Amino acid sequence: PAVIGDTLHSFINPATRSIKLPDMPFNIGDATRLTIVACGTSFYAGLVAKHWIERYAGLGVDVDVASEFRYRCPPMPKGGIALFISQSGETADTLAALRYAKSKGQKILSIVNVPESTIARESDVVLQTYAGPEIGVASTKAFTTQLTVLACLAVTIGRENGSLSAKDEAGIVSALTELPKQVAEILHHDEEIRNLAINIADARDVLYLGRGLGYPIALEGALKLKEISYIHAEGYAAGEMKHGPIALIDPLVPIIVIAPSDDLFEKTVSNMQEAAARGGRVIFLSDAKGLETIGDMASATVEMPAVADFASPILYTIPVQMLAYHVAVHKGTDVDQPRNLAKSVTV
Ligand code: F1P
Repeated sequence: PAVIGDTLHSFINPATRSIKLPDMPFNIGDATRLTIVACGTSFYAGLVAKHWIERYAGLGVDVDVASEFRYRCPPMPKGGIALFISQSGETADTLAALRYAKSKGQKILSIVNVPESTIARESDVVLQTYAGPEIGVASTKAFTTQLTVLACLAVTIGRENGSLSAKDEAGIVSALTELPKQVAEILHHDEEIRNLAINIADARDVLYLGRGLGYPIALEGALKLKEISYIHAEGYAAGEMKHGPIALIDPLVPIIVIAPSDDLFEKTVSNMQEAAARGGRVIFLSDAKGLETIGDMASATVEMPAVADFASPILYTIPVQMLAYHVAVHKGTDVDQPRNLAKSVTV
């Protein structure tokens, strides 16, 4: 809650309750296209941003992992802005991608947690996350603060290009300012999430499903579990299940479903039912309204606070991070220093 609050405080003007990013040497509302490039967890933050910026600012967004982007040498649009997201600001692939985009005439934005980093120094505009030191290798509060900054960026682009009304901006700002309190509320579910974690700690494979803004959170939940507990996990867009992954489901496979009661809820529920019908052990994350709708269809549930659609990915990240944490602690793996991982991948 604290770092999300700190990050919001630096971008929201408390008097006007509007979002104010640092001055930029170009008008972001004039961007013809946005290209977002990042690695790992930061890439998933980019996927959330694509959804926000396309939906609320009407601007087309391409998102790619830096390790592919840099070798593909893609053409870059005239009048385009390229955004690089990196907790450390030193990730080699992301830096190489930045230099490529710059050589192709893109304006360079970055979101980093370390303002002295190389990526920050080589950017035209730096938006800082206020995650504080990330002690553990796996990104956690870096991710939620990246999302917080990206939410502010999406609103700013929408306002500047005329896609987002002042009323809609006010609604989003109030949803964002609720977040620290709501995150604190979820932390009170610690014991319940620990018990769920103990139940899945023996699994060989775990699936995460989500739709819309929940899809990147499914990917991130699976990555966090892999990184710190070494359990094989995959995140899928829930609607993709029937195109292959459903063959994996049996009673030994826990399926974590991210399902705020938004306009995609019913479709997510029908995917959950398909999984449950094949014996999958469904853990369903939703708000009171969503949980009432599904009755006892899931093996287990976590009740989330009701949240505005826009802010849901930030909130739903917390239980999936907690779940991974408790599985790792239960298995006795080193949560802060997982095997084979480095805090910043500089080669
Ligand atoms: C990217 C990243 C992290 C991951 C691990 C290795 O780092 O893939 O997402 O958790 O720490 O590096 P960064 O570019 O965001 O610093």
